Amino acid sequence: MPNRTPLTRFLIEAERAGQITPELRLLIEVVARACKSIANEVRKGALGGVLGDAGTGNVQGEAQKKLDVLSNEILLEANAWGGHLAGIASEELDEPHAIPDAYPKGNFLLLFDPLDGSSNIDVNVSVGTIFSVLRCPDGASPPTTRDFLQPGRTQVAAGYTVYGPSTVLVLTVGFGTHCFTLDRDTGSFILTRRDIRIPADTAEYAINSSNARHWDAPARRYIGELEAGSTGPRGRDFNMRWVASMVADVHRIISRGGIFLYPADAKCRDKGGRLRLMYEANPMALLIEQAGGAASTGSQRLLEVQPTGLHQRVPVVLGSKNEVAEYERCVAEATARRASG
Ligand code: AFP
Repeated sequence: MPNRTPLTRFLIEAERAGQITPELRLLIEVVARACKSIANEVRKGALGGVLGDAGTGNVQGEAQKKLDVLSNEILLEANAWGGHLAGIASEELDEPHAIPDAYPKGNFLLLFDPLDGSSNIDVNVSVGTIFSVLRCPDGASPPTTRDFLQPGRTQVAAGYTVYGPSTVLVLTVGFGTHCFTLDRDTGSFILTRRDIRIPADTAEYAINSSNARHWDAPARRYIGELEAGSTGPRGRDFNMRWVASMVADVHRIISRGGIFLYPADAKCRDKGGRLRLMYEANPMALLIEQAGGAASTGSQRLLEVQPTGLHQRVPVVLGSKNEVAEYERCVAEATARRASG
């Protein structure tokens, strides 16, 4: 058997190195186990009676898919009794979820999008779970919404599981970004890439181009230059990918580089953007930065954004650091032009 490092061993070694506490190790293992359960449900597809709408809506005003609701329930149940959490926040819940009185409380806050990309479920395109871990402020029992509103740089762990041709968990505890592939024969996540490094340059970008007419000047300029390719100022050709599952698009970037953009535009500006800060942008930003990439709102490092609401949305540009810098340059020059009148 080749040298295979299961997630459990990786986490025990991280604990021995002083990178995580036993409580955080337990938390990550519980979340990983819940993701395996979600993967099993996703894989059933039409045969599992889990496709289609649940007939309910969430705080985002979006119709919930049956798998949205089921994934949320799996994560809530798995994390209720372990004693490692003080509270939970979910894309699918208006307010923070308190750990039931019957169970001991821990020192961490867990936030998640239980099933990201759910509009892709019924057409068999990759979806995923995104999670973020924060420390619970001392004495916050039960934690209130305000206790969750910490900038992304304070995360102690972040990760996602993408349910694709293979089930892959990508994790950081602040010491690099690492990739684990589910071995269905043993039920273990096996380390398949340690210390991932995202190339600083890329020829691949991801954006929903159907929104082009709503974009602000910086996005129009930046994307226009990529579309012009070798005939334009960039002097080389680019390729475009858009899965419309952030987890799938980010995993491609984690795997081979690229830039992902969901800028605020005329369509979503009043909401602050399209993607949620606390349980989409922040965990992805930490994973990307830990892999040597960059993550920005276009004018600010994403991990520095001070949250004002549990479900607030934010503009997101992340991936290969030299391309993120190019986009930020377009924003800065547009800002300077406006300032100079
Ligand atoms: P759903 O979970 O509603 O499918 O939204 C997915 C998502 O939050 C993110 O995963 C995608 O990158 C983005 O929305 C896709 O947005 P568009 O549907 O506007 O392309």
